[in-house]
Amino acid sequence: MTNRLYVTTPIYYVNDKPHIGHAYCTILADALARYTRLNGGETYFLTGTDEHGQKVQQAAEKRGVTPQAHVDELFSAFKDLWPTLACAPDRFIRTTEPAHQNVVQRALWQLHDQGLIEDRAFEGWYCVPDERFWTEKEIVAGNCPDCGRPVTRLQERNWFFLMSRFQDRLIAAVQSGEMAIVPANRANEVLGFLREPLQDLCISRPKSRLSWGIELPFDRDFVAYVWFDALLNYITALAPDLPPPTADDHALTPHLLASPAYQKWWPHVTHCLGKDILTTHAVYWPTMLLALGLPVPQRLVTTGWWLMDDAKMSKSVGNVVDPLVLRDKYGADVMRYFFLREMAVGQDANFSEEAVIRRNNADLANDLGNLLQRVIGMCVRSFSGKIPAATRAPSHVLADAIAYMQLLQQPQTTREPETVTTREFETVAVTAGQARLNRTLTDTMALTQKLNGVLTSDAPFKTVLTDREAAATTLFHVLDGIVVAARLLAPVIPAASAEILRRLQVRDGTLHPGTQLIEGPPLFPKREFVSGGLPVEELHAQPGAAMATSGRGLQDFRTGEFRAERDPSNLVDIETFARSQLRVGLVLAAEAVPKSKKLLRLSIELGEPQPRQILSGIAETIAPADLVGRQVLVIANLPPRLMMGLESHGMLLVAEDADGKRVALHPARAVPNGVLVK
Ligand code: ME8
Repeated sequence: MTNRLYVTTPIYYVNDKPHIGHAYCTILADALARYTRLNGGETYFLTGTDEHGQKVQQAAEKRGVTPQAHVDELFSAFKDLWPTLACAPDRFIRTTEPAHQNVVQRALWQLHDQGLIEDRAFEGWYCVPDERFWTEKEIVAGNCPDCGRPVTRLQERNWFFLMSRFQDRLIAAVQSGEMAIVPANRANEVLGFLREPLQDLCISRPKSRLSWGIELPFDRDFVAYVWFDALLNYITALAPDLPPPTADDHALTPHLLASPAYQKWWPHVTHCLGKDILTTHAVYWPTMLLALGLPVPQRLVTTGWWLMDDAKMSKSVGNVVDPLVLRDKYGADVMRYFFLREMAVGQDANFSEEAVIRRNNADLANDLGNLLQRVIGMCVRSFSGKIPAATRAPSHVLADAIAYMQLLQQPQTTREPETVTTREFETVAVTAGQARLNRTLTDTMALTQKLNGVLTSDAPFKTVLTDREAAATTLFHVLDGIVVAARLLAPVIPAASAEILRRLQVRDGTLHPGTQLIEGPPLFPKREFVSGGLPVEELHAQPGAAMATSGRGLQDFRTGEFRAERDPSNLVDIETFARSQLRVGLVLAAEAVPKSKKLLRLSIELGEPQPRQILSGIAETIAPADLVGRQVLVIANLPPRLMMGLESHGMLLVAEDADGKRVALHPARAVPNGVLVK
């Protein structure tokens, strides 16, 4: 099979500056492209800006400039950001480009010719900020069901795309996987949506209400609906020389099918998008393509949201984090690693600077950076700074690490050798190919943890005194393992990876014994926690021997990760622990919090005069019915906290299963409500 990837991001509205939600999606797409190239594939990466529509018109009005002046000024805030985050799109598209206008006008004209667009008088509830109509049934107490703001009654003539005709064809495409939607629960969400009859789609806006858009070629009183316009960007990029439509030549499809770029890339398209724009991508877009006689997209990768204190980070709430600030403070590599390691694609994740620092210190500074420092340091002390040669059979622990390193690099899922475990192992090529990059990174970092374990158990800094060849063998293979890790991490931390390969003087992809190693400062300096009284993390401050002898804590037998609870700086004395009051309580009631996908509101009997209200971010994985009537564990002496306007008086204790899904904890048999857990 051809290993090609045409990867796209949503095109971002230029109504404001970029935030980390945008940065995340672009970094994800960039990393997917880089992993494909790492595995020998070819890629084309598209991003850009969505410059028409009401939001942009309103943003321009607010600034007192024309929409054109506004977009010309603001699009570069996006375009110029990406290279500084090590994102390398092949094409940056703007929907105000003439090439794109040609595509949109041709698509409209063709569908009109085919009788798939017709005009109708229409009346409905309209949400101005969201630019969309809602039905009577959909609105909630006079408000938009999506953003909660008031809707207005509007009557107008408009052009409709006969989307409903493609419902069955679309269901078949989703069910058969012709259009894959990942993760799978999002495919189910789309199929659920398609259980109701599909409506036709209003694809025009009268110029009297909105003039900033692409004119309908067959009715000058209208511009195209911004989503109809925006979605077509994904094929504009593949039809570079399309002439403007004329009376004699105004269809899109024949030109597109004849375009070499379209032929080459379209069958391999992956759209990355946030879950808030799933319907537009999984329903509007494929039906538009089907109507044009074109194949549906191959794959939609739907991401979750970055949350701050369990609320979506968004411009309207004003809790956004500026990607530039983050980049300036931590650098592009740390930011990319954090985003891709911390968020399981499809699920929400909480953003905090503490979490960035924790990842930086534990994974990058410690497991990777410190490993490199230690091993180069040992070579400097004992082998004149040269790469030693491996002449001996590896120790058992080293052999295990070597087997793991070979496994990681296999092109396909493969059975693990007995030395590791006996389950099927998904290699980097497989997990990255499936866009499960947090898994790719966990598996790759497990290699660095194994290599640290090898240094601890083989102790070459000691054996070098009695058996130089044994020490040389260990050091060579650990260096070789670092090369593998650097290569496999290159799509995520390109700068650090290149620096590692430079320091190890890798040529033609391999190490050359006898070559002089290059020393340098730590690749990822450790960071101090910003606030909240968290201690400065000095887990393994001493490179070399101190770390090897102090032990790195417990190794998690499932993941191979070292856990830090044995580390002296992480110990908690019993008095401090006893101040956290963990209690058993009975769940009397549980219900979803309106407008929140994550939160459940629980009423818990804790042996107090009144039941407690506790909010918990478990709604996506635990059903209310699974909790009501059962005893659970809670922390009972946390200060009250406001979430979605509701007070939470404690926290439910949960564990996470192998997929990161939350699981409640229950006592093995009933105990009185309110008893302390000790
Ligand atoms: O929707 N966490 O543009 P946009 C993660 N122009 N992702 C987030 C996020 C968050 N907190 N907030 C926003 C548009 N995003 C359209 C797209 S495509 C043909 C047209 C993501 O600038 C959001 O989910 O509002 C979406 O995928 C992307 O940023 C673009 O947002």
